[in-house]
Formats: sequence, C-alpha cells, structure tokens
Amino acid sequence: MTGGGSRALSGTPGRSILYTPWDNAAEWLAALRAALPDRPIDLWEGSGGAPPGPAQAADYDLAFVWQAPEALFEACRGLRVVCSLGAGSDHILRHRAKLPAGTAVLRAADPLMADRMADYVLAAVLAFTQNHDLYRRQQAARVWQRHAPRDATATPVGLLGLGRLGRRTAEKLQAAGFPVTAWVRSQRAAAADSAVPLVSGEAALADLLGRVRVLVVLLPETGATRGLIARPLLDRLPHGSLLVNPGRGGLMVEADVLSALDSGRLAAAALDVFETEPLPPDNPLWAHPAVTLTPHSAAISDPVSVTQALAADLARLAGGDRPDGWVDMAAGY
Ligand code: NDP
Ligand code: OXD
Repeated sequence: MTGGGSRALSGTPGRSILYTPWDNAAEWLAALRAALPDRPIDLWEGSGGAPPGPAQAADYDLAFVWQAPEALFEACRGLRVVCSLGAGSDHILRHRAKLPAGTAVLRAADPLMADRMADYVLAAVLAFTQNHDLYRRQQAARVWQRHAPRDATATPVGLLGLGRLGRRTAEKLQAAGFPVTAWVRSQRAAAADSAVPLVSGEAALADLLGRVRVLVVLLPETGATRGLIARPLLDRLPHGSLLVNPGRGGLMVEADVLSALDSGRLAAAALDVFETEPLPPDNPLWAHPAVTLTPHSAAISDPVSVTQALAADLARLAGGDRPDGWVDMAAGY
C-alpha cells in the first residue's frame, strides 16, 4: 500500500521543501522543524525562500505544500511523499502527472481542523434556525418583531460526505439536536458508524434531498463530485432550505446557487469556498443578501497541530502502517 513512500522515508532523512502562499510561512517552517528535527527543510521561492538550483531541487524527497505551483513538481524530480498542509488533496492531485511514479500523497488528518469545521457548520446552521439574518435586518431598521425559531429536532440535515471532518460535524450537529443523515460514496463505513444513518447512490441522494431542510457539503472535489450542487439537485430541496458549503467551490455551480437563492428554493447559503479564490470583487455572491460568505476560513490549518499530525503519519508510513491522512490516488481523495 505505501510503496515508494515507505522506502523513501526509511533510513537517513533526506531534504524537504515547504511551499505555502499564506502569510505565516515562517510559522510553518518553525513548526515543521520542531516536528521533524532530523530533516533539513527549505522554503520554496514565493514562500520567502531562494530559488533552488536544479541539483538542489532534485534532492528533495518530501514536500509540504498548499496550492504549490506546477514548477515545484516539475523541478523536484526526487519526491517520494507530498504532504498537504490542509485536509484537501485536490491541489496536489491536479499535478499528479508531474509526480514521480509511486509518490505517496498525505493530507492533514488533524482533529483540531475537524473541530474547527464542525464549529463553522454548527454556527451556520444555528444562525439559520435562530433567524440571525432576519434580526440583523430588523435591527438596522429598528424593527421590534419576534419570530419563532426553527427547532433543531424539526430541522433535518443532509450531510454530503462523512469523512474525517464530516464525522465531527455530524457529532456536533447531533449533540445540538439536529437529525443528521449522511451521503457517502460507499456503504463501507456503515458498520463503524451506526450513530449516523448513511445512504449512497444517486437515487438515495434524490430521496434524501426531499427530506432535509439543511444541506451541508463536505465532499472532496473529484471527477465524480465536481459540479454536483447544481439546479437539478437543488430543486429537490424543500422551498426555503439552507445550503452550507465549506467543501470546495468546484462542487457547486455558482450561477445555479444564485438562481436557487433568487427563487427562494434556498432561503440562505453559507459559503466558504468558490470556483475562483480569492472571490473576484465583481462576483454577485458578495452582495447577495441571503449569502453569508467567508474566505476559505472554515477550518484554517494550525501550523503546530497540522505538522504534528503529518509527522505522526510520516512515522506510520516509514513503519509500513497506513497513515490516517493516506490519499487514495484512484479514488481521488
Ligand atoms: P474525507 O476524504 O475524509 O471524506 C470524504 C467523504 O466524502 C467520505 O465520506 C466519502 O465517502 C465522501 N465522498 C467522496 N466522493 C464521493 C462521491 N462520489 N459520492 C458520495 N460521497 C463521496 O474528507 P474530509 O472530511 O477530511 O474533508 C472533506 C473536504 O472538506 C475536503 O476534501 C476539502 O475539500 C474540504 N475542506 C475544506 C476546508 C475549509 O476550510 N473550507 C478545510 C478542510 C477541508 P466514503 O466514506 O464512502 O469514502
Ligand atoms: C482545505 C483546507 O482542504 O483548508 O480546504 O484544509
């Protein structure tokens, strides 16, 4: 299972390269050096490092990246393991043709990130059931008028994806009283997760959509999920539903989400991810009154917590065990 990755990481540690477009590259470097004290780690150009020469680039066997440029994968021909600084791996897999054969891809399997995501979703769902948007508008107009909340037990939630983040999210929603049903690719998790009813397949998804009031999207973006959140699917939701998408922008057709909002099919949408990020200033989602928009910040990666999770997974990989953040290249997540 671990293939070239486990061979590469046993024996003398090689050099590693770090690429992050975020403004805290120094924090990431310090966290990685603390978590992997035996490994020399350099910063790629653009993260504050100097451009490596071709010989130096070929020396890197391990990369830590978020949204790295293609040039990094073209130059680093000795890579055996590529680690995502986030939970998603799509930003690496889009360069898969450039990865040396047998390269292992790991993503951050960090419990703190799962908690952050669960809090983001719970906050969005509670804002909907507690009429926060309506009261904010009333406050601006100095209107004193009460509205009954939607009770949690009467607000069924459909959760697309029950992976590491989805599981924690389901737990927090259930603890708050929301009935949750999850849609997954296979039924293989069913036995291990009797606490959350699971469905899979297109017919079950169509049926689920008719029964929920809130749709939460926590899927990876793959060939099978891209563009899924589009008009045919949204039209199955009851009028006045809530869409929460912290999964990926490419999962939804933005024009369809806008038209579902305008028609009232969706009463509100909490969106954290977009087809183009940063979201262009002229995108109509910015100004839509029923949209709560955040800048891909639902589960921000914490440098210390993420690097500790990755270091633990690299040790598993070196020992021949399956890492928690193992990415199945065939499945695409
Ligand atoms: P996992 O890989 O752990 O889980 C993915 C889930 O999606 C699994 O339950 C899987 O089903 C399901 N799935 C995948 N493909 C399909 C399909 N074709 N049909 C139905 N279900 C499918 O992911 P995580 O929970 O860790 O994260 C989910 C996503 O959240 C990430 O991929 C990333 O895009 C996004 N994310 C966003 C962040 C943000 O700040 N906005 C932060 C971190 C992640 P099965 O159980 O059968 O395998
Ligand atoms: C992601 C992340 O995968 O921020 O989106 O970790």
